[in-house]
Amino acid sequence: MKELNVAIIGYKFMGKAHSNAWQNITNFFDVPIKPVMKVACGRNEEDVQEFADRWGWEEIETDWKKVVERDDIDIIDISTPPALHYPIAIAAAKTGKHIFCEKPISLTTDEALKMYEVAEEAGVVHYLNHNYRRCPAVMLAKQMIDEGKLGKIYHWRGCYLQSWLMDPEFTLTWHMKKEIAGSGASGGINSHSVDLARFLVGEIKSVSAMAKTFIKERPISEGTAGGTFASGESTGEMGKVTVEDAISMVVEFENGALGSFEATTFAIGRENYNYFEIYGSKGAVIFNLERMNELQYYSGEDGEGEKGFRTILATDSSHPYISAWWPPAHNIGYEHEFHHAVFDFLNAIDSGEPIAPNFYDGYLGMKVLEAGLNSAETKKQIDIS
Ligand code: SOE
Repeated sequence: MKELNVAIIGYKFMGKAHSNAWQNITNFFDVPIKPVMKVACGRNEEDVQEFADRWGWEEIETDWKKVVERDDIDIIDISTPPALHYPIAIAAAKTGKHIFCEKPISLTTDEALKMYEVAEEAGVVHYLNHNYRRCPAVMLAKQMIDEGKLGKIYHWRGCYLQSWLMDPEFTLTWHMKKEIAGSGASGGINSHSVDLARFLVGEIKSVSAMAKTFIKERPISEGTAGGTFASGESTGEMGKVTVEDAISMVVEFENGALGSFEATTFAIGRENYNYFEIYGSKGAVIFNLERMNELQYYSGEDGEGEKGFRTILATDSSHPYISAWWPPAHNIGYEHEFHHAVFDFLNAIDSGEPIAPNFYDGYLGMKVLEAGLNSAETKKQIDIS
């Protein structure tokens, strides 16, 4: 079987989720290309060596520029905070490497467009890992909408609610620094909701939004300590939060549907509540990531007296990806979405066909996210050309 060498840059939460997929994909999926876990790259040599040993990366590197220059590397997996996505992706594309990039795509819309242009010019496969598209229940919703089961879509109601930043003692990690994260709840989690809305309902043409930073100063932590959902050790100094903790948006889609989005890390009781409802002329679907194997479906065509939301367990072999895993109702988890993305990514490289979402999707998503932040700042509705 053809083999391609992978190098991963970044080794925290996403580095772990991606490594698990690279390592196990051939155990569950018949892939046209076997990924070889060649290099793991990160700034802290001791930590990245421990990561490489645990996950089976053959070598380590502490300078990402050296990794993207190697001619024995075929795929670059970008699992760093957003500020490094642009420089790494541009360098990787220019050296002809396929790119598997974490969301949000970049710090700005301009960076996202440039990443798309350079990757296209280089003829490499570029994938933006909005992993939730590849929940089988979400793919089922897409299939039902495309088959017309919901009819004309009138409403998207989505929210992504977390609560991990509610503690004022949670230190000022990179997620709250605009120069590293680009934005807060907008890029961190609303980017997922916008990607799902674009995937399931269509393009967005105007945005009105309000944003809020509830805690404006936090304890500064040592160096790179702390991470997603993990506070660092306070140095006793305080630092300014330069991104939003929450954003709410109202949008109009190009197809005339209306949409509402709420994204916050201050929703007590919600840990990773990525949720949406879609209402059409003939039916509706509801998805809740915290019950990720299920899709609720209402059909207006059910018999009189028999109408109601039913729960579909999207774990039959007829549902996308499931046949690679277990028999019906044995359920799959958060980590399996990454296997689905790696499977489709390797097939895209083999077939030469694009994979969605790619960097152009990232550019279109960034336009919506930037419009939201712009609207929140100017208190005006922003039309997206
Ligand atoms: C933090 O909000 C986070 O880890 C996001 O960065 C991920 O994209 C999301 O899937 C889970 O929460």
